[in-house]
Amino acid sequence: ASPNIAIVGATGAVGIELLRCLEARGFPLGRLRLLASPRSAGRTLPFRGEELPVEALGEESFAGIDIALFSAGSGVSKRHAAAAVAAGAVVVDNSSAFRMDPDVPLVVPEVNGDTLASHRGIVANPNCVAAIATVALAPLHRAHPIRRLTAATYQAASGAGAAAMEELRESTAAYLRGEDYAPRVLPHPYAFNLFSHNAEMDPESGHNGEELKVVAETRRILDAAALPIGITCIRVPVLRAHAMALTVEFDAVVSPAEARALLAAAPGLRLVDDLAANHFPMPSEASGQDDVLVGRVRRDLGDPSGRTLALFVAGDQLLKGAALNAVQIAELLLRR
Ligand code: A2P
Ligand code: 11C
Repeated sequence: ASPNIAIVGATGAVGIELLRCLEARGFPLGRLRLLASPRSAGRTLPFRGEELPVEALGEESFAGIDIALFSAGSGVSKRHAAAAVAAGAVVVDNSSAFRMDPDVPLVVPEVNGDTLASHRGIVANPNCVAAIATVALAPLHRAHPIRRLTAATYQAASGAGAAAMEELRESTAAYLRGEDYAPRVLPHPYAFNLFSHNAEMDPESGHNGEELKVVAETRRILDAAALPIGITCIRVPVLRAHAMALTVEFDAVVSPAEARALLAAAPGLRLVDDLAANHFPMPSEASGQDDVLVGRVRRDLGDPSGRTLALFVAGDQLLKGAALNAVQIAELLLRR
């Protein structure tokens, strides 16, 4: 029989994309249960030509559910994932609640889908930067182990949720009208601006929580526990695709041509690397795409040894960075 699925956080930016991914991929479905906060109870959301009711998440929400896709923040996951597992569901959790738990596999299907088998009821869906970066890094790392990584990110509003996307639209419109706009969701003016990622700062390391998550999760997904990673995460006024500049040092000289060939042949990636046309990965072209875009593959001039390459990557934060990866995990669960 087809599985019964629940979406926790169905009304959120990622929740809506989960519905779209299930629909677009023809996911085999028994029942589909949409859950959110009590604020949304009584709303409906469109799915396969019908309007499905949204229910308030509660104690009884998971009876008969086979797979529960959680995307309502780590507080909700910590409070409710155990109940879903106890009711017999496998939880695919998009929050950071369990990502570093050794009993919970952290899965990007193209990269480490084999680790899914070790789950004990919960599978973690990675941070969006970690998911998008590892899709591009894994094919290179498999051919030539990565010795060091430096990343600078350009992160979209969607990573901070639907309300932040709305703030970007509203504050941009206000700016163009010449009006003041007091930020409500993000800590700084967003229109025609960019700022250090809004995650909480760790004073000891001088890094914010987003940067620390990306470092820890990238190491875990690539199975490279000691990989040195330097990172700066920046919020930019883009709606839904993250971009990143990656500087990748290998243990041997790797030519840009070889790297391009590895990237072009890898699943989940599209090479966009047209020097003549100055056409490289852009958030506008990554938005709404399942594939992560990768290009600007070149020798890093900062390392005369030839062992370091520079790349530019863009991926849809709501798709490969969240909903699509979760649905791909669910598809792998069904195949097993
Ligand atoms: P709601 O729309 O009812 O607030 P986003 O990341 O776009 O901000 O979305 C967050 C999602 O998590 C929304 O679907 C939101 O529902 C849901 N959510 C937030 N708090 C809770 C909660 N306490 N219980 C269940 N769902 C929640
Ligand atoms: C952002 N990546 O763009 C963050 C949001 O680890 O799931 C998601 C944080 C996470 O702000």
